[in-house]
Amino acid sequence: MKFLLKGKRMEDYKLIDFQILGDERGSLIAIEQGYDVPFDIKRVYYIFDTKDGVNRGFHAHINLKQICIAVKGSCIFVLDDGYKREEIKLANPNQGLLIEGLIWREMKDFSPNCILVVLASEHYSENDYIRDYNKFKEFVIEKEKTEKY
Ligand code: T46
Repeated sequence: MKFLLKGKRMEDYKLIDFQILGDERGSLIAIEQGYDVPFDIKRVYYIFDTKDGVNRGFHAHINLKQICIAVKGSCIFVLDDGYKREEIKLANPNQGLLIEGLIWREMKDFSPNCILVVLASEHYSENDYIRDYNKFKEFVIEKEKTEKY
């Protein structure tokens, strides 16, 4: 597992390379909890058939950890730690975007064939979502205060 990118805080988000176990028949990737995924996987969901020009996300999570993989096609993640924004293009089935921290995310530029698979650390709960950007900034400031002490 190779970490390529860092957020403002080390643990916020990282791009992970998965090993391709290919042979003459084609390619295979195995993702194993504990080795490639640093959390217990409680939920898997996937986003597909995204309509042209549609942007998704526009929220942060309080506790949820996720790994997002474009197993087919591509899309762009906009990641915001409350201070700066970074765009990461997911376009390879052997790369996963691990998001662990308090990060506002938006997804855009989905290719028509994009299938985005997400491995998640928790069951679905609307209570874990921060869907208001100003509230997100308040959470960031609060988190920083508690991290200082
Ligand atoms: C995230 C990004 C990357 C469920 O009922 N169960 C689920 O597990 C999920 C993920 C969603 N839903 C419902 C809630 C909404 O009525 O499906 C609908 C679409 O969900 P949402 O608008 O939250 O989808 P996105 O694409 O904006 O965000 C999703 C995830 O929700 C989110 O956790 O980080 O993908």
